Amino acid sequence: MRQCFRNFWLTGTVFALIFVPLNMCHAAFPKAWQLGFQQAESPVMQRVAEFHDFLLMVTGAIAIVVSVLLATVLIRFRKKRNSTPSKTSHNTLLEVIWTAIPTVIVMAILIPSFKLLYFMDVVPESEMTVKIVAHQWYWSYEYPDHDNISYDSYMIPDEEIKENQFRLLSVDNPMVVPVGTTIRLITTSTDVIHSWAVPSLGIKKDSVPGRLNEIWVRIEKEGTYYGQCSELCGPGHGFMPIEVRAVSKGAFQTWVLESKTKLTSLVVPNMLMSPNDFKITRIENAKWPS
Ligand SMILES: [Cu+2]
Repeated sequence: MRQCFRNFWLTGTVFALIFVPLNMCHAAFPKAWQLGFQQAESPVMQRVAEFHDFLLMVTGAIAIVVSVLLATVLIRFRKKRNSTPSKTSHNTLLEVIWTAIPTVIVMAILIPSFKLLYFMDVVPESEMTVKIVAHQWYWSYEYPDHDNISYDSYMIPDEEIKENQFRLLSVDNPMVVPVGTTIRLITTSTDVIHSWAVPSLGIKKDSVPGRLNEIWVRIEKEGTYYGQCSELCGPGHGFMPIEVRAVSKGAFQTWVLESKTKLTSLVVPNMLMSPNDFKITRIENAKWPS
């Protein structure tokens, strides 16, 4: 048994040594061959990552304990070594233990899980609101606390991608927010269900027509955070990325003042999207079963 415990802690340490450094070097966009989450950049995502690591340890420990038990049974009680098997059919203590231990494990997972759910769900006192409206296939951002600035956000087409932009992730007009500010995000849709999702901020919220969903975010580090629509919403689903630009409070105020005058030109979309713009394989003259 002592050996078993030593194996468990050894494996846990190896897991931590391999996975923790990999988890630390992620930026706010997906990378080729990425393993694990992107770097957590919001209080919600930090807790999600911590909970994930905790669950990984729990499930890892369970897998190891079960494997060791199975191997012990297979080796020690094989027919060759144990030709007359025991006829024992009940053992009260053992039955209590194998009922109690899983219950304790489930409770140990359930309590932090509910805590995290409520932490994500209840919007703390927020300093400003941004309204996110989904369309087939682009996003609109509205700032009701900042003179109702509103504009559309379209993906940069492949042929217009510049050096520091990312294909299928960069947009013409990103959502701009100040750092160190608790922001209430409300989202809805004008057509079908979309989902506003930015992995590094721990957000994935459905944008549902006729309904207003609410989430919150607080970003401490200036930077650009990328995401994508995460609900299948039609042929342009993969072409409505999300770009969040977190800037200093001063830069945000300047952006607000400038946008008030400039937005008329900004809102003109640089890309008109219709299903015909995408390479879609259509089934012509298909006969559907009645
Ligand atoms: Cu969508």
